[in-house]
Amino acid sequence: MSKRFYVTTAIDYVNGHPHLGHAYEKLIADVIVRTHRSLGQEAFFLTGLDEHGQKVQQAAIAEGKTPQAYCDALAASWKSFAAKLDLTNNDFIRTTETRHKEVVQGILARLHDKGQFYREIYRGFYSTKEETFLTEKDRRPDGTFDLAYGEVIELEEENYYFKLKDHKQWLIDYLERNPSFVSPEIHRNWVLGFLKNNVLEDLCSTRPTERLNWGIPVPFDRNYVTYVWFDALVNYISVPAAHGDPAALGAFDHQPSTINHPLSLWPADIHVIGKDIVKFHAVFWPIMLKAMELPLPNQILVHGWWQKDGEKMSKTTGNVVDPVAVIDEWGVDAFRFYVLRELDIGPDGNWTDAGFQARYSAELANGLGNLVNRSLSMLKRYRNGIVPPSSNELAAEAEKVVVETRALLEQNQLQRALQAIWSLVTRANQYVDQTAPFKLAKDPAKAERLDAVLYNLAEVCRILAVLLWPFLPSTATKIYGQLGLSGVPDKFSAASWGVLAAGHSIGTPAALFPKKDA
Ligand code: ME8
Repeated sequence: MSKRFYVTTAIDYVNGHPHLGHAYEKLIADVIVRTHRSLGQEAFFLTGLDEHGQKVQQAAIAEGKTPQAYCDALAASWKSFAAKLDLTNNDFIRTTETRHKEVVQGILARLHDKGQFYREIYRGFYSTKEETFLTEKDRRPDGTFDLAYGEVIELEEENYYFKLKDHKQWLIDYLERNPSFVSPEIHRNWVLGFLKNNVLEDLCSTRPTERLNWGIPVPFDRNYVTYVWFDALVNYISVPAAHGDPAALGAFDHQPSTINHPLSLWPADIHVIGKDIVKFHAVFWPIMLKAMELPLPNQILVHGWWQKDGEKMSKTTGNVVDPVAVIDEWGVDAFRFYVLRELDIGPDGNWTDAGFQARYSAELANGLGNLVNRSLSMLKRYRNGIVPPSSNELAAEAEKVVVETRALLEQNQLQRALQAIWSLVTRANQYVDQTAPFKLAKDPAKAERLDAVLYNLAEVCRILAVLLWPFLPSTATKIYGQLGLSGVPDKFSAASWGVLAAGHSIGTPAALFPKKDA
């Protein structure tokens, strides 16, 4: 059983509908996973929903539903959203599923037996919105708390604490020895700064049922439910455990019922997450894993946050981007292209409708779409759609882009990979303008030259389909179809020059990205 390349996303709170930020993160993961599959590696992609905790309980109450009924209704729309984005996830976890709850309880029991929890009374401030305890140092100079914490109440409560404190130096050393553990560097530096400049408090890992009952019961004390982050993070191993992964199963005592085809998944290769939850993934999670005696994930890949029109997205002010509406109007590949081309993984980004439309028009319709359409239409018109003898005029340039794209994809440099691919689109469009096949077609003495030009263009279109597949899967497949090739361009190895054979009959050209009226 060989280990699969295992990629996860954050699991989204189910207290609303998916927005641009959720979509962006899932697309980063999808492109990375598709790339690995295209390069011949078996990969497993996990996404899902975080369904417990106070936020969800309150949202359910506000709608007059039980939390479970509320989650069930929303989960259906989140799952169809994953399909709408054309995600190739292998599983979709909901933290209310039995397979997850059993693992969380098994791990809590094991850690409790190992003396990793202690009970203590806490007196102080609590943010219900963030489900977190606050201290004096969280107060602003005027004594109030940041509005992001919502209503802050004073509380006295006994809970179970998970020991974090003692592991601080170990984690600093680990981060220093493994510079790509948290990537990109700006987010790694934040984690190191956080660890070096703060006291690492132990983690309050339970909530009394009298205050919150929408959570996983703590196996060693039924007066408590599990703190939502202790529950949510475990999804990354509860799913492997459910698929029979031996490493994940080693973390707790309960064995699930027989599994016919066990998978080897843990440790995760990449956890893709947003910048606001770095502390949970790069501080709490590694220490939890260490206590469980499990290996750490290979990398935590942190993306920035989207704004719209320079302002924070907010449902209350209506300043939001609805991915479903954009996809319905422009197509899923246009959406996938824009978010990954516009925003590199790491910094924050800004969505504007004008920016979206400008890229659609320049890069998709007039760039890629125009290249494929005119290349194949000319081949149809001048050679009846029959591929002429092969020619290598653009071979070296195409191969250079293939090598460059592959190297960038292997480093998860998705934005730069798209730039590299577009350098070939631009070069090939230039080639049409320079060689002017429409003029060559008028002169029978230039027939051989026209053959060569048409071959080069068709072959570039084919290679582009292969390079684009992780990003724009349905466009890539359409290009293949228009070239008269069956199947899906999902094998990177097909990106070598000279695969189109003389005499092959292409399909019917059609616009890939219809022009829209301004
Ligand atoms: O944090 N731009 O769930 P969530 C980019 N359940 N990304 C954004 C964003 C924006 N404007 N807004 C949110 C949670 N995100 C937890 C995760 S994981 C074990 C538990 C990202 O629904 C955010 O950074 O609030 C996070 O990675 C993901 O969307 C889910 O956020």
